[in-house]
Amino acid sequence: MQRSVDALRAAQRPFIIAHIAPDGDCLGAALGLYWGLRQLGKQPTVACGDAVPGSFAFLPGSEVLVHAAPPNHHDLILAIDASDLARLGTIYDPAVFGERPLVNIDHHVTNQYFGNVNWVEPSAASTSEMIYMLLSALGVAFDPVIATCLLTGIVTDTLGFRTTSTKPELLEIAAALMRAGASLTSIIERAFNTKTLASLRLWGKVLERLQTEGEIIWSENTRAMRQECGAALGDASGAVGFLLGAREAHVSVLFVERDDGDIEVGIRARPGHDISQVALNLGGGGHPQAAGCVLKGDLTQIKARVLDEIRRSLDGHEPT
Ligand SMILES: [Mn+2]
Repeated sequence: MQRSVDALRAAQRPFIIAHIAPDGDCLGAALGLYWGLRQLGKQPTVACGDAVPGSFAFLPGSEVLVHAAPPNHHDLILAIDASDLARLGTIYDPAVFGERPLVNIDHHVTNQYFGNVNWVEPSAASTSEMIYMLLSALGVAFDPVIATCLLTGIVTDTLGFRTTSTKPELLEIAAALMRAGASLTSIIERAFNTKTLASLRLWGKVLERLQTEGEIIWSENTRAMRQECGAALGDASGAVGFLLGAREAHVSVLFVERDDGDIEVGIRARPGHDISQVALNLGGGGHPQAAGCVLKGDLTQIKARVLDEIRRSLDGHEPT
């Protein structure tokens, strides 16, 4: 963290990158950092390879996010909440990146340490709480805008303070952010309680197709299913965690056929299991209880391969 603080102190025009398929944590952390650095008189830019989902359009600064690789005048690049360079999507430009220091700030246990500075905290529940510590060290005063960004990241990555990563220290940071002016009620309303009807119909289809085998439960979200209900790709996000709510399930999987045909695989596991290695073996990454990967090819074959990998991981698992 100290090396990240030093790099930011020295930088004047930092370029901050949130990962592709952006979630509340990478957006909240990147935008919170953006506003904090502006307060310090710097001229940051914040970028993401994909569009901001409608559910996070309320985040202050989501409208200033750019979607292109960094131009030459930036003196520092920061990758936020990304476990590898592929997570930066089209923003990653080897020609530009090779020329500038890269700071990698993340909490995924599968992080590839691709930066010149790598601050990786697998015990952190969110990257947003790491940005809270970083901005505190830089002497930033937390205002309602910064606090809203960071608390959104914490609330979404902990699914509303429900994950095993939710520790007393995290609740203390959340309390400080509420005192600084963030509204927990409104963040929860906007992040969790504002689904579209098309999204609910898609959830219905996902639940209808669920399958189980032993302690594994899985379902899918295909292009055809989305077309039938007029839903968008991300409209069933959260469904993989919901599947794990089945009493019989220890591991859940959702196979999402993206609009470009690639298959996004989301995996969740109950505490006591660790599926981060499964995701890593499949070319992805994540946390012990929440991980994923993106695979190319036929959905049926991908299902067989992923389920096989999970079976093997469960076979080798000693219950804790
Ligand atoms: Mn995160």
